[in-house]
Amino acid sequence: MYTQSFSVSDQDDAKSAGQTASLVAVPKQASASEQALQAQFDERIDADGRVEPREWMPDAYRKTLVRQISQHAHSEIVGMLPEGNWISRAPSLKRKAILIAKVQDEGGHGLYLYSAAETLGTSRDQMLDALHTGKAKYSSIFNYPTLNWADVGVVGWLVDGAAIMNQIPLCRCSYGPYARAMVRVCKEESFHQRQGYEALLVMMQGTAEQKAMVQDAVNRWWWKCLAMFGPPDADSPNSAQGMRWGIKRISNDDLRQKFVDATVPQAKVLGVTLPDPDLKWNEERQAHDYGQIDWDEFWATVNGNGPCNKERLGARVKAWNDGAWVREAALAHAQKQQARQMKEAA
Ligand code: FAQ
Repeated sequence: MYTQSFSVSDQDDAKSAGQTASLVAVPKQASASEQALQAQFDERIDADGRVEPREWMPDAYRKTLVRQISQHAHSEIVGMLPEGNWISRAPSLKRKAILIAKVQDEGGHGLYLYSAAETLGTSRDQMLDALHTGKAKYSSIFNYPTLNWADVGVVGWLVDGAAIMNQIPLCRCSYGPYARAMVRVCKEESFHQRQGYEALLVMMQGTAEQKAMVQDAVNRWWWKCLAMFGPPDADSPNSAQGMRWGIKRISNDDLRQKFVDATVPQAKVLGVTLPDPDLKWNEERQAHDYGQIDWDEFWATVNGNGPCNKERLGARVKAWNDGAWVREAALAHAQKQQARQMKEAA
């Protein structure tokens, strides 16, 4: 009841909704063989097939995937920071063990995703350089502080809940390595969401002070989680093409709506109020209406001016610099081993 389902109905699929998979036009000067490859690719996408690393793909498709997958990978490893802060302050051994496992999972998600992006010909060093120099984006949500233990529960419930909602459709992404990585990621995110919700359920059976902490954390995170799904469809420059290519399957607004509809009953069971006076069931739409998201704040955060942007980027750059000797030692060891193997083989 309190997690997002692991299946997506075909009705939500852009293609089943009647859109065609027609793609960016092939440049006029393309050779006959390029046009044939493009036609083959289009046919594969139209038939809802998978594209694999060594197969031909248009440059724009490759570029879009590198952009989205690397941003996703960056979000996972930056996302380790707000919760990682709480490992040493978890209220019990059980909560500490769960939190360590969760934060470690997020690091693993980063690894699968960097590996998936590398199959497109961009190196991990290039992607990390883009993150460290502020050229690459990562999810806006990780630029907000986790002020107390209730925030850790709310990040699990709402942030991971929003992440699963967005990521389940990506299990059917047209690019094979991304889709396969997402299957495992979603299973782990489901555990993350449940552990957060369960931690909050326990707090909500506690003292008045604990209950107030949960409500305060929900008040601070709710709107940021709604913004996480990205700009409204009308202002989303990448959505239409991403959906025609079968990379994105459900639009930003539709995912946001699904998240609201799934979360309202969960909030009721928990006993918290979602901080939106306009939130109400719309019988006609069979969905909840909700209030205005502050998009100015969202863009300010995406563009580097959120409350924790500098701290988050600083922590990643420091971890990279502090780890230089480990990378150098691992490389030297691998080179030594390779030289020994070659000597033995000679
Ligand atoms: N934050 O045209 P669209 C997690 C950018 S993982 C920052 O709609 P698109 C797990 C967007 O990149 C969370 N920037 O773009 C976890 C684009 O800029 P660009 C991450 C955002 O790609 C939990 C511009 O706005 N998940 O939470 C955001 O079609 C707990 C225009 O937007 C993923 O990355 C944002 N929220 O749709 C970890 C999932 N939204 O690139 C640790 C995969 C939009 O043109 C702890 N990604 N922008 O310069 C996606 O599904 C898509 O990329 C969207 C954006 C939906 C994020």
